[in-house]
Amino acid sequence: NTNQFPQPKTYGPLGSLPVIDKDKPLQSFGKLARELGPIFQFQFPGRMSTFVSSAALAEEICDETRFDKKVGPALQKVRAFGADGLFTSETKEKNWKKAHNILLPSFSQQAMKGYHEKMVDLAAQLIQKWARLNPGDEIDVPEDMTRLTLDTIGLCGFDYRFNSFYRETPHPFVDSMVRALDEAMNQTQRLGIQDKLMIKSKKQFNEDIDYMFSLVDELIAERKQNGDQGEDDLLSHMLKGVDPETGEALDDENIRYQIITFLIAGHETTSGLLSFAVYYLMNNRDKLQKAQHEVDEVVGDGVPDYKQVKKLKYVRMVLNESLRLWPTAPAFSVYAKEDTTLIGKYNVEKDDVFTLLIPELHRDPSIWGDNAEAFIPERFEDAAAIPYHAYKPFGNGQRACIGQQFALHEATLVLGMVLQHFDFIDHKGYELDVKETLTLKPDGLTMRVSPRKAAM
Ligand code: MNH
Repeated sequence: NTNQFPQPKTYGPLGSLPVIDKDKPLQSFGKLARELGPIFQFQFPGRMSTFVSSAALAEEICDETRFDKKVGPALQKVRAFGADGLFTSETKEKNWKKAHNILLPSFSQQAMKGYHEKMVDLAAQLIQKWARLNPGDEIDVPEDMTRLTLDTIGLCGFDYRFNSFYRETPHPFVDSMVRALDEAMNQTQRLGIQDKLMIKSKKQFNEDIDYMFSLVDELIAERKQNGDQGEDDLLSHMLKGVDPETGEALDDENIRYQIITFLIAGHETTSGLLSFAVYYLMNNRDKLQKAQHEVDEVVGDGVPDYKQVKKLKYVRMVLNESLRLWPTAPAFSVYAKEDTTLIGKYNVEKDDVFTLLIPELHRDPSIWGDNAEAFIPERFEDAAAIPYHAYKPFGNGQRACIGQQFALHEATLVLGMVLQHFDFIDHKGYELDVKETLTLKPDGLTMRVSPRKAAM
């Protein structure tokens, strides 16, 4: 089943690695998709990957009767610290379904009402920080958005304050997490022998993991010791929750992996989304004004309550459109459960793996037209009109993002409050440069702000 699809040039044991930018693999694969078509193969050293990127092919691989999430090489590396947490477990592992059942209610729309005030607490810290800047001061947008989203998941997740707005440099947990994620990604790209020689990075990797485990284990132990003080956060749900299917609760070790998973999954993706949204609004004054007008109408001068956030339809459309152009978790993989075919013409064998390139899917001209590159939030005016498999920023089916409502409620609240208080100034004529880690963000995006009204 090799050689069925187009493939770029190979270079002996390196496979096609020399044709990609190793700092921007995803964007390189996107370019290849535009050259080679909506399905192509890529030879990594020792393994072949198949990438798909059209809506027609996405619809096929999103059929859960025939395909299931693949925990591919990169996620295998992340398993060193995510283990059988929701994001890095196989669907077949016992703890996936169990944790899914126990945690689903904690991410329902209803649950968002409980997190709303905590989200406001951190959003207000961001607004106050920006309001106190001098007119010439520069904001590092992704940095401040990361402070915000990390602190939000910390507070809503387990009542812990990272206090990132009171620190010049990231909390040590963040250093460890970012370094460990970076090392996991690097390990995936190294050749076997090369990787064995990286003794120092390996040692650092193990130290970072030990540190993350110890911090999280302490939080769990502390909570258990103090007993139930009426906390209403993810940790309390994990400690109290029982799987209706099996009658079982999560064990402490698995709770550790879930917390680490939420910290990883819950902060880089949402901060990237907010950063891209700021970038696009800064470059589209008419859309910026339209969004500000909506916030003025819906919220006025006060702090948005839960219901008002739900009414910020245009702000939500801005976020949807930002996630269309730059889905911050830009790819996912599936394997075939049985032999099958794709769009009636490609043979697929059991266990064949396909990786969906979401930014390319989101530019499929058969769905999005010839102006797919243009930022037009109005595309989401009638969300029901968008074909279900043409827009996948949160993944698919039962393995889709459990944190979607959380991310969108938080991002709508924060962007709403930022728009309520500030105009954005592109003082450097920023040119978009998308940085890749496990997620995407606009690298080096800075701006100045000017206050719109007396800040809080
Ligand atoms: Mn999230 C899975 C995107 C925010 C927790 N998330 C996924 C997947 C995508 C995704 C895509 C599917 C990956 C795969 O199939 O391999 N997530 C996002 C984006 C944002 C986001 C674009 C923000 C914007 N995610 C969040 C937040 C949390 C979270 C916030 C937690 C608070 N996500 C998860 C978890 C999974 C996941 C947990 C794994 C779910 C499962 O497989 O059961």
